[in-house]
Amino acid sequence: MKKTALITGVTGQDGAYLAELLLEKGYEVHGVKRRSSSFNTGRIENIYQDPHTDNARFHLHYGDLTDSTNLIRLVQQVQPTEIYNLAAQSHVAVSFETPEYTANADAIGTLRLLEAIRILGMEKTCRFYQASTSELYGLVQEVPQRETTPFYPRSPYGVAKLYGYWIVVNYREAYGMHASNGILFNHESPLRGETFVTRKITRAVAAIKLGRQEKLWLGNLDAKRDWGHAREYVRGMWLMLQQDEADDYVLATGETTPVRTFVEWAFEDVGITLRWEGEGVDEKGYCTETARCLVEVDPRYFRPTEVDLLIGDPAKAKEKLGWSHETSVRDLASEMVQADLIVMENAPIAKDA
Ligand code: NDP
Ligand code: GDR
Repeated sequence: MKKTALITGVTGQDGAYLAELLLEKGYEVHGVKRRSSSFNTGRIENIYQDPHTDNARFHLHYGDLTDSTNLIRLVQQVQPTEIYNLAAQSHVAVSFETPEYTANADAIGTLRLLEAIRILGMEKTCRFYQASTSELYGLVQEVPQRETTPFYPRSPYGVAKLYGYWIVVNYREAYGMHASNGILFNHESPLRGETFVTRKITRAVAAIKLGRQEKLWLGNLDAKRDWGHAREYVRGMWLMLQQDEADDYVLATGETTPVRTFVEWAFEDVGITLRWEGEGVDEKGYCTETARCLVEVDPRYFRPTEVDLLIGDPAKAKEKLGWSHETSVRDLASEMVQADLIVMENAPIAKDA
């Protein structure tokens, strides 16, 4: 049977990797992109197909998770066999600034898509993947965190995603839909959004190395995250929808790393050793041997409530899906630094542009 996927959030990090994977697998892929005043399709340029060519299998549609009529029309038009709901206001810190919008897009947006499937009578023909998150765990209740760990979200984003998680479980139980939650721990890549901490670090390190930036301002350096590679995590999403029964799965590496260590590694990759204490270093500045202070803490990046520690247990995904991560967080950091050095070397310097 022909497989047709509809991906919301196709212009994001995960959407780009997932679209590429599904095209490789022979799917017809439809992506939902938002209207923007400038191009927002940079991450999918490599897989773009001219709609005028015969046999194009990758199609883009305008849409928004806050617009029910748009979503119903798209689902009706595309008749997907699989929907991957990756679209979201995905930045935790920003969700404190825009809590209502975050709830609208991330919580009610999920409901809108599920209702579109139900209104169109596609409960038995269309499988559904929900981008749930380790942010559901929030305040530490148990480590490592697994599918049975109680949730205690710590941000408007986490709370909105909590609604998304449970409405998916409810539609699965109430209407027999094949709807699954992937509870994904942080996953990064050279395509990661520039304001998430790993990419912010690797971009700054590349810019500092090339003499284009003085220093890097960060928030909480003591938070610990379980970081994996996004390319591997989208394969896990696909595997969830290939199972006979829908279910919820944690995808994680099982290792955790402080933000501070990721910073050290990134600088190490361009030959700079940072030191966090000693002569010339105060409680705010983190300097090199020559006391050139390259990293400084700015409390503006602290969150009103923080998630201190995330470490996931991917045992269920390994046993039931045969999924496990491959790239270590150390290698991930290096890959991102190398990619940003190339991007930075080729980018015009603002004052020359
Ligand atoms: P990104 O922020 O890179 O991508 C989010 C995507 O959603 C973008 O395509 C964005 O469009 C789109 N989008 C945002 N708001 C809307 C809206 N109202 N209507 C339609 N589209 C919208 O996120 P990731 O790729 O990193 O994450 C994918 C999903 O997985 C998200 O739901 C995120 O919350 C979740 N998640 C991510 C994890 C991670 O570590 N990356 C971990 C766990 C869950 P545009 O490009 O125009 O901004
Ligand atoms: P997170 O990712 O909140 O875990 O959400 P992010 O990279 O934003 O933060 C990770 C940790 O780093 C600390 N931090 C900073 N974060 C940012 N963005 N900028 C800084 O300057 C900075 N300094 C320190 C944060 O306080 C935090 O502890 C990501 C998103 O992809 C979500 O969509 C997803 O659900 C979760 O991962 C799992």
